[in-house]
Amino acid sequence: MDKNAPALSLPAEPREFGFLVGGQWIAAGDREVFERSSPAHDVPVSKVVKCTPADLDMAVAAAREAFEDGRWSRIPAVERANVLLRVAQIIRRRADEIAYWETLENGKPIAQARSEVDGTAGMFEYAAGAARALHGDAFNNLGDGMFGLVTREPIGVVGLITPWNFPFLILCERVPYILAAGCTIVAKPSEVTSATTLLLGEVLQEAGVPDGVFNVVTGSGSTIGQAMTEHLDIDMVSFTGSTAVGRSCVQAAAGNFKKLGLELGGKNPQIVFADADLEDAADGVAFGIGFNTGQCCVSGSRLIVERSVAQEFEQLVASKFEKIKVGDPLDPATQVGAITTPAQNKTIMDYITKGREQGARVVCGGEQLDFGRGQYIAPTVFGDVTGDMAIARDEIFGPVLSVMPFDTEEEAIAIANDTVYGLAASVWTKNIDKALNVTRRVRAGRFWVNTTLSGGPELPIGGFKQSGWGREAGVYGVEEYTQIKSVHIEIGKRDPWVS
Ligand code: TXE
Repeated sequence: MDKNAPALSLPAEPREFGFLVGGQWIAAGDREVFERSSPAHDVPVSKVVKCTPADLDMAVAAAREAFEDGRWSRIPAVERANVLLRVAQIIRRRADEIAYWETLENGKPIAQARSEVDGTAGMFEYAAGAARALHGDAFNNLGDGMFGLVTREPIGVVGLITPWNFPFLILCERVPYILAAGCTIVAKPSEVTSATTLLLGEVLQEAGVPDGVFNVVTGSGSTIGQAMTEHLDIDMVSFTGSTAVGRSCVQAAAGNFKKLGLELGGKNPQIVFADADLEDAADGVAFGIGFNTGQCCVSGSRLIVERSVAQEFEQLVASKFEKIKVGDPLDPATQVGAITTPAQNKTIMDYITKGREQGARVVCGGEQLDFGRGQYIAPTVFGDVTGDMAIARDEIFGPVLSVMPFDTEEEAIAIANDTVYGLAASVWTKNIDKALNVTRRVRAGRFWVNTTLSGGPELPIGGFKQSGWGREAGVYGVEEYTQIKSVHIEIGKRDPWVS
């Protein structure tokens, strides 16, 4: 996106969205409506329906019917693939519009939103190939009388609960793979960022996804989300959000023992050795925590740096932070936008206060930025952080970096592993032995060596420890939404049990 393009304008009035069940768009009618204001401008931008549990039942019934009659689950994979390829084309065509709504509701910079939307087209293309490549196994080694097959079948109706930090990207790290597997979906976006999930509903319809295969119900997590995880006719729920709600999903799923995919919180280490390219590493560390205002489950929020370069490196990161362009996310030159919700803004500011109170030193940032409207926080670096401080232990989900020095490689690994989470980690060094050793011993589901936050449709996503269960994306992401059946086939006459 051209950095010099003029800033986009706000909608004259909030756009009203319906919700999608069985191919029909349903308007609010006498249901309550949730009005969302842009967190960067404090202006109402959208209205979505507060669906009821009865609406959810209707959507699940539509998804069930669509699954059972085979209109999607039993057609040849090549036909599913062709539809997914059309989705990619339509996303590219509508990318500006999708990015605009993503920015309005989430507060992220428009250039970033646009690049995320572009990336999602590739996810549909990759999943189209994966749909055709999906296969089972055969056992030709069971003797003359027996042949064995292992087949993969779609798991069924999937409930998809997504958060507000990457409303469209996280959705599209799941939907293409779930559809590739042959499942049907009931999606529930975060109540504050529902627009782009509803737009995806339009895109899928236009691409030829049959009615009932992709349904969207909007509404609150405590009613619709909770009812979804408890629902007895949903076969699997993919939940992305806080570890606390993830825990409640585990309890709620017990009713029908539905399968759960969980992508939860993180407190991700960035380990920097003295032999790293420090300029590169500082840029990466700043990006790792500044990007998306640190509101990423994979944000690198703990800087674990070799003591001999700790002070110099801390300053390098701070100087990068001071150059970041924070501001109106509708301006194409903006790099860091608004904090997405008032609750999240308060959480981050409370952690900054706690950091100060517990004795950490503010190297830069540490305060709210006033642009006359919206909520913004200056990217912040804390030095002198010890492992027992809240800012070292808790997921803050904001642009706040905690710096902790180490003396030996062993110590770096121990600090990195001193967390209940295990979502992601980065290591910066020019020494291949150190890079490999750290990569093997730090317990995290995603690892970056001399880079951070990179990714694409090929490599899977998911966490160790309390960061979650299962994997999304890649072929693993398709397999996750299948279940395995073993088939034993007798060849010739049976050896009789009763003679
Ligand atoms: O998340 P919630 P919140 C973390 C981050 C953040 C904290 C709180 O630390 O500060 O969570 O954010 C739906 N049953 N992450 O409160 O509540 C909800 O409607 C089923 C990390 O916004 O977990 C939304 O669609 N669903 C994370 C989704 O869950 C429920 C991304 C996430 O909301 C529900 C977001 C319930 N009982 C926050 N209650 C990541 N891993 O990227 C809510 N929901």
